[in-house]
Amino acid sequence: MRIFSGIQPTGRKHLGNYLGAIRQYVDSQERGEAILCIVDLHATTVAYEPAQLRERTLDTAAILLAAGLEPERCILFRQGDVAEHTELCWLLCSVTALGELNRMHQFRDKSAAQRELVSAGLLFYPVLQAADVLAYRAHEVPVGEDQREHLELMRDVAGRFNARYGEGLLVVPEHRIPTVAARVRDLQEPERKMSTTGGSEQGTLYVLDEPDAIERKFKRAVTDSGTEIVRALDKPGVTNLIEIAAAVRGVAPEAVEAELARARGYGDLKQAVSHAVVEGLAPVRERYVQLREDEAALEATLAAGAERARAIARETLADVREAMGVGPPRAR
Ligand code: AQP
Repeated sequence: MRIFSGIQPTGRKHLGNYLGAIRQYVDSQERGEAILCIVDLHATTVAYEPAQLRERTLDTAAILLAAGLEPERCILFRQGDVAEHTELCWLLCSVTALGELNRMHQFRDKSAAQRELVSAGLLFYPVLQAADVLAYRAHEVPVGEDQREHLELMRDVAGRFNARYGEGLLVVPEHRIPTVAARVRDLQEPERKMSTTGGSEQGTLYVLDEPDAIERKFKRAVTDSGTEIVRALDKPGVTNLIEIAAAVRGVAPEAVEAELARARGYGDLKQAVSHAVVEGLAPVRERYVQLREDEAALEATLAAGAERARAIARETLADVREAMGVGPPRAR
């Protein structure tokens, strides 16, 4: 099975990215042929600082490696190094409905937040995302819950492409969304997801936060009325903390609830989740510091990954161009 996913090199990676996506990437190395991409081109769809983009890309590469990606067991590369992604994006536009792009929640939320320019890139974000995955004919895409809508669009685009240009040309991928912590919530506003662009410093827990910052953020986390430590629809704050503790430790949320059944209140829950997260992230932070220092090694890893990725994507693009009648006929 081939597994593909991408992550933006925007900002600092947070606990939502880690539990919803990065940990799944690491597991995918056990389950199949894992291809992971740092999507720098996607990061240019909103206002950004060009001088920071390469830095952020290396930060993200170092976090992924620190979390457990091994270049010998996966393909890790930078999107902008493999031009096939942008070419396929354009070709997929022929079977993408403008109305569908307009309806995407991410586009609606992010376009409303742009102060100067709502770029066409923001609208076409899901088409480039579809191209990322379809270029590798991946079977599965590990993502957090917030990407479900884009994955549905991608499946529609792939199905429409095959119906128009030839059955079996592209693989229609399945999403893989974790059962626990698929949508980690902001610690200060648990009604919304933890997010790179939308949240506050206090509400966002970063993978590289020091233990005292982690403890402080959990101590101040917003909880709900009542005292019972159980997951419930009217307890988004408590539910979030239980799910985080369970996901970080790799146990069921029911186990966390059972352990805390005799707790004195939410203070005990906050202490338990804080302890679990400090323990869980410490090895990642330590490895990150070592890996991030060696920029040449990080660049070399990404370049080697891009070469392997290109070899796969090139084949797909040759089939797609042939089927679409683009360019000269394929040499036999
Ligand atoms: N809160 C979350 N809970 C679970 N999974 C999450 N993901 C993002 N937020 C949560 C998953 O992380 C992966 C990478 O997302 P990205 O490439 O969009 O990176 P980002 O821009 O840093 O993530 P954000 O926080 O989602 O940015 P905003 O909110 O600014 O758009 C994806 O698989 C995503 O599902």
